[in-house]
Amino acid sequence: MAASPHNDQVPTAAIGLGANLPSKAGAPVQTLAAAIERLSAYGRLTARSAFYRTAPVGYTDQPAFVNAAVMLETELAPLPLLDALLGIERSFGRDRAAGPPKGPRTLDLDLLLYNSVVLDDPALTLPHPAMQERRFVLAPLREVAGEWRHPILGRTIAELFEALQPEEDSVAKISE
Ligand code: PH2
Ligand code: MG
Ligand code: MG
Repeated sequence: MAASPHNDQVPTAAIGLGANLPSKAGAPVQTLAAAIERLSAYGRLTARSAFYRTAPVGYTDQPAFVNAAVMLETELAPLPLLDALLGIERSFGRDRAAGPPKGPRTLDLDLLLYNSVVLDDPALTLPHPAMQERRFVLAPLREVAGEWRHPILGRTIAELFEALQPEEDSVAKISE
């Protein structure tokens, strides 16, 4: 049987994007737009959220972030996909050795969900272990995957978002 370009079996990944330092592409909004373009080389982008300006979480003495989320249908398995994400981060100047953990970065691409895969590998934990605590992750993600059920918590992304206290981190939509 001939391979179909729109095969229902193609896995879907949810990817969170973040940036709060300028890169070769420009300001964080431009970096995220350019990174999304680069992601399209690895599969089919089926949805993209709005861009959000978000207060920094974890390490608060740094500029506000721009965050977004996309859905990517891809034939890449989780670990090769993670390698692709890290390669895109590096090409926009991400230097993991520089600066404090959770500190400022030119680009962060996080693999949040991959079908209903649960994985505990030294290189990659799926689902992303802290996603349910972060409004800057769930606000964009619920736009593109609101009905997607977290494979461990058993609740949808929309339900996880609604369970968070609004004051814990501030998120504001900046562009569609
Ligand atoms: N990423 C972090 C740490 N803190 N805060 C916001 N608002 N957005 C982020 O993407 C973010 C953060 C580490 O990955
Ligand atoms: Mg990351
Ligand atoms: Mg991150």
